[in-house]
Amino acid sequence: VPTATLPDPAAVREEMLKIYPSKTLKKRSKQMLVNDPSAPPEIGANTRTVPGIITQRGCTYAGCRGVVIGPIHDILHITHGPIGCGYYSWLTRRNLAQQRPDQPINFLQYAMSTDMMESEIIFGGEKKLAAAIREAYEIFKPKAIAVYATCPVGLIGDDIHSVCREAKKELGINVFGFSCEGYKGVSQSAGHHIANNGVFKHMVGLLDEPDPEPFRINVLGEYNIGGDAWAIDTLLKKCGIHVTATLSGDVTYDQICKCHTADLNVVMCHRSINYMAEMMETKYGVPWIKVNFIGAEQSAKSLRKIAAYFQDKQLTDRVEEVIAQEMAELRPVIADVKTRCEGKTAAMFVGGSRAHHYQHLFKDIGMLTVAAGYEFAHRDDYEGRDVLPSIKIDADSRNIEELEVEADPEKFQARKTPEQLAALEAGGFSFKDYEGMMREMRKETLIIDDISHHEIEKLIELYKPDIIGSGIKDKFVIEKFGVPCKQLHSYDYGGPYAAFTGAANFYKEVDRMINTKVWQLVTPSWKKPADPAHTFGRG
Ligand code: ICE
Repeated sequence: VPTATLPDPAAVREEMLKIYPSKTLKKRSKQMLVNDPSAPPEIGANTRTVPGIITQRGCTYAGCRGVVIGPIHDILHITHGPIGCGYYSWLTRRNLAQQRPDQPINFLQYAMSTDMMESEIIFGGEKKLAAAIREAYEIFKPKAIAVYATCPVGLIGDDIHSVCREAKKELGINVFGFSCEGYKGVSQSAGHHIANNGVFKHMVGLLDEPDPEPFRINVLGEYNIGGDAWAIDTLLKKCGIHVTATLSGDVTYDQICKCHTADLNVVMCHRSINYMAEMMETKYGVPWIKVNFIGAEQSAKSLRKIAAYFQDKQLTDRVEEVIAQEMAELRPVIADVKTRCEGKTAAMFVGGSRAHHYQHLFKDIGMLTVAAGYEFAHRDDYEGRDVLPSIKIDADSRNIEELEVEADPEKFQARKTPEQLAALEAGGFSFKDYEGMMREMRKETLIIDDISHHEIEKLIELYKPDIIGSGIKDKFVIEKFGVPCKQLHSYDYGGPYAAFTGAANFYKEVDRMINTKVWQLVTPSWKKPADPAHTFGRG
C-alpha cells in the first residue's frame, strides 16, 4: 500500500478533536493516538464514555450473560429484570450451537426472563425469581440454571444469590447467580470479569474425568460466532489435538466442569477470559498461551506453538503436514483475491480483540489497516501484557469482587517438569506472551479507543478507507457514506472466518464487498450541497 497517499494521522486527530468542549477534548485526547510499534504510547482505555457521545459499547450484563456464559447451551439462562434486557439479548450474537447425537439438548433458542413489573420493583422481585427458577426447572429439567441480575435488580437490592442457594437445595441441581447489573462497569468488559469468576467458582473443577485423548487443550475466549469454533476444532482434530472445552462456544455444562483436566489452555480473546486462564493456572496448574486463529499466517503460527508446547515429534510433523495441505488450498484463493484487493485500506473499530486479530486477515490479501481501535479493551490489549503492573486503577475492578484463588492441594498438578520447562525455554518458547494491538501494527496508524460517530464520519472523509470493520450501530451510517462495512461482531450473515478454511471465506467476502459497483451510486454527504433543513452536523 502506498502509504505516502495517506493523510497525516496527527492532523486527522486534530480535526476530529477540534469540535469538542475542553473537558471532553482532554479526555478524548488520551484515547486517540498515533501508533509507534516499538514503544506503544500510553492510551486512555477502559474509562467511562463521555455522556452524549454515541458509543458502540454494550453493558456489563451483555458481557456476562451474552458473551461469556450464554453460549453454554445445555443449561438455562434466566435474566432477572424487566423484559427488555432478556429480549434484546435473545439470539443476537450468533454464538452457534448444534444439536448432535452426543449433545441432544440445546436451549440456546430460548430467552428466559422474570419479566419484572412495577410491583416487583416496589416490593422486591425475589419471590418472582424463585418461582421462575422452579417453573423453568419443571419444564426443562436442566443440569444447571444461571441467573443474571439487570440494573433494576441491583438498584432495589434483590439478593439473587440467596434465591439461587435456596433453589439449589430445593431442586438438587446447580443454580448460581451473577451480579452483572449493566451499570457495574464502564462497558461489557466488567461483565466478562464477573462471568469468569462465576464460571470458575460454580462450574470448573466439578467433574474429575479427563478425556482419554492425548494432547488435550481448552480453547479459551472463542465463542463460535458464525461457526469459528467449529473451524478451529476441525483444524485441531486434523492435527491430532483434542479440545476438552471451548469457553464458551458450542459447549456443554459437563465440558466446562471438567476443563481443569486439560493439559493446556490456549487463549483466543485475551480480553474476555484472561481472568479464567490465570485462575485455572493458579488452582489446577494448567498453563496458558496466547494464540490467534484469525488469518492464515497466524493460524499456522498458533498450531506450531501448540505443537512446540507438547514437544512431540509426531505431533510436530503432523502439524507441518496439515499447514502445508491447508496452505496449498488457500494460496490460489489468496493470489486471486489479491489481484483485486491488494493496496486497499481498512479501518476497524471492534470490541476487545477483533480489531487486533482481523488485521492479519487483511494483511494476507495485501490490504493495510490505516486506523483501528477497541470499544472496551484495557491498556494491556493495546500496549501489551507487560504494562499490567503500571495500570493502577482499573475502572471496572472497583465494583467487582475478586476471587481468592489458591492452588488446590488435591487437584493441582504441574503440567511440565522443571526439566521440560527448561527445554521449552531454551527453544524460545514463552508462556503468556501477549503483545497487544499496537506492537503488531504499522507506525503512524491512527488508534482510537471507544470511537464516536463524529470521529468515524471524519475518519471516512479524510482516510476514505475501502472497507470498515465495525458493528450494527454504525454499519448503515458508514454505508450511507459509500463505504462497505463488514460487521466483525456477528459477521453479518457469514462466517466462519477462523482457521484456514474460514480465512478463505473472509477473503472472498471482502473482495465481493469492496469491488461491487454499488458504492459508486452513493454520494457521501460532504459531496452534496448543505441541506438548510439540517441545523446540526454536516447536512
Ligand atoms: Fe472477545 Mo462483539 Fe468476543 Fe471480542 Fe468480546 Fe464482544 Fe464478540 Fe467482540 C467480542 S469476547 S461480542 S472476541 S465482548 S464480537 S472481546 S465486541 S471483539
